[in-house]
Amino acid sequence: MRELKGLYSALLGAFHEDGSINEKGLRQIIRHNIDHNKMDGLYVGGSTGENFMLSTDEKKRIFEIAKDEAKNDITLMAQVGSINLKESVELAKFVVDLGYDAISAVTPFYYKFGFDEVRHYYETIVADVDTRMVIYFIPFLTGVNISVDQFAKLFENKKIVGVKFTQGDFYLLERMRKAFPDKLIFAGFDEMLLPATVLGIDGAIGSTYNVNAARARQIYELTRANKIAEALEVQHVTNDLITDILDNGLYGTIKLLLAEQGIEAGYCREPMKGYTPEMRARAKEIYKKYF
Ligand code: HMN
Repeated sequence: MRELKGLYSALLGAFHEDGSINEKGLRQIIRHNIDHNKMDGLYVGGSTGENFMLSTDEKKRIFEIAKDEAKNDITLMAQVGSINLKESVELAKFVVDLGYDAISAVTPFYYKFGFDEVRHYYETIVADVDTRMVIYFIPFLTGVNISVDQFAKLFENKKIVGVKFTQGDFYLLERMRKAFPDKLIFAGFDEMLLPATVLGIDGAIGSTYNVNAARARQIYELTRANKIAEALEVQHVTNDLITDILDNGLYGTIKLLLAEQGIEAGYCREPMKGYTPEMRARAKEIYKKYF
């Protein structure tokens, strides 16, 4: 079984202006993450992949393209979560058949699901597949909070091996690390990679790693080697970059930065907004400033 620890890019979606999948661009982004960024893994079908705006067939196609392009060059984790539980089950089977190394699922969102429903959701997704599940915990977007005691209940299922922790609560992260030394914890906020690494994460999954992989690797490795002051310098530059990216529109700006490197990362999917001339110009300035 392949090691899941390490740094993952959350794979961007590449779309044509009409919203259809840009396969050529998607393949270029995947190769860039493998050959240039030297990532340990790719997280396919997450928020960064604009997954929640796609049809089941489109999700499947992206999972297929990613596997076909990456082969076994990199660890592949597929985000299959959806509030259509039947779709999640179908996607989990689909990616396991494709040979993905692990699955992940966002907590069910929109309705205020209780913990028993959340638990049932994860149990159902993993029931008929032989794979490892990483819970995707992102309360600021889903409104779903899970306590340490509730995580303990979810982790009773041995197929549930970890959590992608997209939360700025370092007290909770420390409690999780102490309570679950054998579970995998992946940091989800790129701007907090250094403190999360100090607390003993097993890896990180992020959108900005598509363009900022070298700095992320430095932060991760320097922190693990206890060179905190040096790591902090790199985190400062990284956070200046992330602040500029967020100000200009997160996924669109990352795509425009990739375009500066000759990668056809394309457009975002509606209802995300298209590119204005100002946004394109600002992305060029950001590129010059940081790369
Ligand atoms: C995914 O699901 O695609 C990512 O793993 C999500 C990841 O945690 C990113 N979160 C969101 O985009 C909401 C971060 O990389 C985030 O974009 C970055 O830290 C900037 O805030």
